This record gives sequence, C-alpha cells and structure tokens, in this order.
Amino acid sequence: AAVDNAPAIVVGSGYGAAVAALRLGQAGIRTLMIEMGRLWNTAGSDGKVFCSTASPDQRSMWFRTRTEAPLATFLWLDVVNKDISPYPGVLDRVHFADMSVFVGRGVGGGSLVNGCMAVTPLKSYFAEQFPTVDADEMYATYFPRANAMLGVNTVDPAWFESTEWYRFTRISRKHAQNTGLRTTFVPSTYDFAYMQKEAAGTATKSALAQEVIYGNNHGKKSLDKTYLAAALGTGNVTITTMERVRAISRASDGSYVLTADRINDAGTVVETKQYSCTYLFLGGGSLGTTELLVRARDTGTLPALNASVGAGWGPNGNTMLGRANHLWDTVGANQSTMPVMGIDDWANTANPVFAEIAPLPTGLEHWVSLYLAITKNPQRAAFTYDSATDGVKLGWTAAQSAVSSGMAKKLFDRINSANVTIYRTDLFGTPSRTFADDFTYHPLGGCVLGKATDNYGRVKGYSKLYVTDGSLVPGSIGVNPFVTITALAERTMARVLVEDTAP
Ligand code: FAE
Repeated sequence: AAVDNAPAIVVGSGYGAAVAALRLGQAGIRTLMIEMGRLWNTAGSDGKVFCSTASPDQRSMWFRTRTEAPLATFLWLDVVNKDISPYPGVLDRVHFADMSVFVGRGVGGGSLVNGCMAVTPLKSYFAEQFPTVDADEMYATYFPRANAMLGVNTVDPAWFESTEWYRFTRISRKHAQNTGLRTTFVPSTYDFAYMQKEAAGTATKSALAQEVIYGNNHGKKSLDKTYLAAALGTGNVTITTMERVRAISRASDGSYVLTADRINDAGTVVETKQYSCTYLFLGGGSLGTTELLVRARDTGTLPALNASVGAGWGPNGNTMLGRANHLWDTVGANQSTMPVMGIDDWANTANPVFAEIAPLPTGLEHWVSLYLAITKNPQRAAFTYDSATDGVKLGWTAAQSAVSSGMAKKLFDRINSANVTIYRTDLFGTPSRTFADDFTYHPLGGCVLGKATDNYGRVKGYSKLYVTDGSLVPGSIGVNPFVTITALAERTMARVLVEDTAP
C-alpha cells in the first residue's frame, strides 16, 4: 500500500485530538486526522443524522445486532434495548472481563454521545491528582481557554425553576437538601438558548426529544461544531474517516509509520494503508491510545516504551443507581436529556462523592430518580497485551468496582433514610441490582502524565510522539472529565509548539 505523508498525524478526533489538530493547523503545520468512525453529517431516510434513545436503529451502536444501553431494563423487563443491524453506529460499548466502557465513534469522539456536562474540577483536587502540573497556570490559562473554545454555558436559573423539563432535577435537589447535602449547578456544552426554544415549541426538539447517547440532531456543541470546525478552517487540517490505526513503528530516519485498516459500512477491511509523519499525536482516548502503545511496546515495534504504558487506569469511580420516589414526588413525563445539577459531597473526606442528577426520559411518569455517581475510588488497573487477539485485556475486577458502589451506597443510604425512600432494583437487568458499577462513561488513564509521558504528554523513550487525551489522567478526576482533558491538551500544545517544532 502507498505511503501517505503528512508532517503531523493525529489519531482520533475526540477532545485531545481536536485540540492538537487546531493548534497544529494554526501553527501552519499540515496535519492529517485519522478517525475510525463515520463523519456524522448526512441525514438518513427519516431526515435525521442521529436516532433517539426511544427508537434506536443501526445508527445507534458500533457494529451490534442489539443495542446495549446502560439502563437495560424497566420493571426487570427487557423493554429498553432493540434489535438493530450491524453498522458503524455512534456509540460503542467495549467489553473487558469485569468492566465495560462506553465510548463515542465518529468525527468528534465522545462529544457526539456525551451528556455535555462541562465541569472544571476543584483546584485542590486537580492539584492532588496532578502534583507535577502548575495548577495556577491551568486555572488562569488552560481551563478558561478550554471552556471558551468548547462553548460552555449555564442554564438560566429562573427557567430551570419553572420548566417541566427539569422537574426531575428539582425533586432530586429537594431530597438532597432534606438530607443536608449541597447541590450545585453544572455548566454544559448544550446550547440552553436553543433548549428554551425547544420548550417553547419554536425549534426542533433534540434534548427535549430523548436524544443524547446516540447523538443529538440539534443544540449540542459537539467538537465538529467547535474545535474541529476551527481546525478545518485553518486550511491545514484534513480528516480521514472509517480508518482504524492498528500499528505504529519508527523508520530509520526517525519518522513514524502507521498502519491503518479502512473499513466499509459492513465492518469489512477493504484496504490497509500506510502513513508516515514526523510528529505523531495520539488522541484515540484512554482505550484507543493505550491499546496502540501497549501493542507497539509488546510486539516490539516501539520497544523503548516504558512499563508505565498500560498502567494507572480507572473508571473515575462511576456507579449508576436509581431511587424510587413517593407518589406525590412526581419527576415528570417530560425530561431534558442534559443534566444540569450534581449533589456535591466531595468535601466529605470520609466518603467523597459527586453525583450527577441524571435524566430518565421515557415520556411517562415513572417516579424514578436516577444518578451517575463519581466516587473517589483509589483502585487502578492495567492493560496487558493479548497476542491471541492482538488486543488488550484490562485487569479491573468486580471487587474494585464494589469500592465505588460502597461509597455511593453510603451517600444514597443517607438520602433514602432522610426521605423515607428506597432504591430501584429493576433498572439494570436481572437478577435485581441496585448499583450498576460494571460500566463506565469515564475511562481515564493508561498512559499517565509524568509516568508513561513526561510532564507535557511527550511519550518517554521517543521524540515527537505525544499523548493528548484521557489516557493522561491518572484514573480519577472527581467530576465529568472532558473539560480537564481539553485543558491538558491545550497545555501540551502550547508547550510543544514552542519547544519541539522549531524549523
Ligand atoms: P474520545 O473523545 O473518546 O475520542 C477518541 C476518538 O478516537 C474516537 O472518536 C475513536 O473512535 C477514535 N479512535 C480510537 N482508537 C482509534 C484508532 N486506533 N484509530 C482511529 N481512531 C481511533 O477521547 N464527559 C463529560 O465531561 N461530561 C459528560 O456529560 C459526559 N457524558 C458522557 C456520556 C457518555 C454516554 C459517554 C460515553 C461519555 C461521557 N463523557 C462525559 C466522557 C467524555 O465523553 C470522555 O471523557 C471524552 O470524550 C474523552 O475524550 P478523549 O479525547 O480522551
């Protein structure tokens, strides 16, 4: 296969990748992005680019015959998931032995499927997780830069208090307050001006039409509308799609050589391509980047990678749970899919938890309060190369997940006791389960900053090779992670473009 050359290649097109591409393009460096998923810009026969959670079709999930939604059942019934035909859909669920990981697939990565919660972590906790990073500089420069570029905005408090679409949030807030707990508004990359028009009936509904984890047709400021649009606008950046980078090696002149499989809509490899570049930026996410580097080290194509590659992975302490409310505490048939509030008990040093008040939009009153809890679970696991599959295994165990659930239980037992309520046990499959701690939305780590890389994401053992994504975060950040990932990538690019690319 022919060798395509670009000065810089960026693998992936999620947060870390998009920042890298924009800043490279602005610096005048011709850059190629390689993304394994689709470009989501073409409407299907229903006139829509994405399908809703209520009626998922082939666009929903990455090569599946049945959807695998996080919330699997209702009253233990298998009514949530639907049969679909295999297709490069937008949401993937990657299964390891005791943990499965949800990730976005397509131009924009996780920004296509996520809940838009754009949270800047507590400075003291950031400093604890990243002791080698100048926190003052992060909070003065890179967090503000990331928030501005991502288009972060906040819900109008007066509208929030009055709209039926956030009744579910106000009920959960009341129950937190009854327990003496603090709640806090969380910023978002969903355009609230648009959402208010949806509610008023003057704009096509998206967040108010059960669209989120399989993509939003309107309102969501995903990366294709922010960083990636700006990157393409520099004229120096191009994106190729439906190509999965499989192998990385180094040529004798020091350039990197990538092998990529191009797939069709059936998932069949139709071509294997080779690319070469001088600068290589890895933005395939915690799973994608770590797999590439573990494979490169253990198959000997990049043998100088150190033992920290693959280590330090965690699910950000994620646990999902539901509570059953009293009949008079209705949560509303109409629910926005975009969370805007969290229960913030992070300052409770005995049991730090930040719990997002999550929607469960079914179009019917169901009296369920749903939460995605982020706990300060200190457990970590490592990826190892599996030569039988040429893939990786993840050492995370069910006992490690139980640490997250144990912490969530301590908080929600208090909330239940103060409000005389109980857990819902019918939402996460049969047999009955209270805590869904076997999946995560927040894969973090695998190539931790300062361990697998230097303090700026330069991979140890090689020059001009960088990690810019969630693999840098050491397993936990205490809040939803994409603002942190974006800000760290901004910091890396600011440094690298000054120090590493001098002509
Ligand atoms: P990511 O966005 O995952 O991008 C990686 C990209 O690389 C993807 O497009 C992959 O298809 C592509 N890729 C991977 N491997 C290869 C390869 N070998 N060759 C070519 N392409 C490849 O990485 N976070 C928040 O902060 N707030 C939220 O409200 C929130 N809600 C979420 C809801 C859901 C359902 C999910 C799944 C995640 C959510 N997250 C949320 C997490 C957030 O989306 C995630 O932390 C970031 O997307 C991670 O960014 P990265 O740049 O690390």
